[in-house]
Formats: sequence, C-alpha cells, structure tokens
Amino acid sequence: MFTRESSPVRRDQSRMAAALETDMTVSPRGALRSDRLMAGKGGRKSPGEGQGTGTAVIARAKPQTQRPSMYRVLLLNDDYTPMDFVIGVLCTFFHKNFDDATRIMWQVHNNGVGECGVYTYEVADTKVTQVMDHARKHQHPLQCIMEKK
Ligand code: TYC
Repeated sequence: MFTRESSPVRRDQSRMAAALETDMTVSPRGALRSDRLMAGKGGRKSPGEGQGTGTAVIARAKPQTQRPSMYRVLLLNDDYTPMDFVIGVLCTFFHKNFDDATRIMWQVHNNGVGECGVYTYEVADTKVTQVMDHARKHQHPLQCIMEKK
C-alpha cells in the first residue's frame, strides 16, 4: 500500500528531521512553528532582517492518516437453507448473540438481504469465504456477499 518513502511513519520521521535542522518545532497535533513565531514580536531575528510586522501565519500540516474503506457483509435469502443454520452462521462467524442472529435471519428471510457486519476489505473478504465454504460443506445454497459502503 505504501512505498518506504511514502509511508506515513517515514514522512513523519523526515518531517521531524527537517524541523530539527531548520530550528522548527513540531507540536503533537501537527502544527509547525518557528522559534521566531514562538517568541512573538520581540523575538530573535535572523541577521539582515528588518523589523517584523507582529503578524504570523501558522500552517497546519496535512493530516498524515487516512481511514480505510469499509465493506458490508450481507446474507441473501434462498428457499432451502434452514433457518437454524443461518442463525448458527451469524453466531459463529459474526459473533452475534442468539437474539441478534435470529433478528438478522428474519430480516433476510422477509426482505431478501440483511447485514451481518461492516469490516475492512480483508476481514470482509475472509468472512465471505468462510461462510461460503461452510454452506458448501453442508450442501446449502446460502449466499454471502460484500459491498463497499
Ligand atoms: N428462507 C429460508 C427458509 O425459509 C431461511 C433463510 C434465511 C435462508 C436467511 C437464507 O440468508 C438466509 N428456510
């Protein structure tokens, strides 16, 4: 997903290194401040610099993290898979308690589709594979799919 150079950790490390070399400080929330800004109007000036205006711009660094895309895992209705098998799937693979599993099973039975959970891509994909393998092993036509939120 990230190259060595573009990884958020590496970028943060190089930002810290740059700040150290140029007399800048890095606040925990990402703001960059120079020593002069911290000192205010009477602060230290570099040689040859005129009188400051007393105003300063503080730039907030771009956020360094991004939230992953999320995926719904769905069960589809069919006419043959036993209801207690579906409830078992919801308890085993989606960690639902019996009441929630029963409610979701009826939702699928009545409306054709129901949500088992929302996960990142790899977790959702694994759940779909586990449920499909389990249904096939027991010779039920149960279908489990994922869709991007
Ligand atoms: N419709 C099935 C039946 O009447 C029950 C069922 C519920 C099947 C949910 C699949 O995802 C499903 N036995």
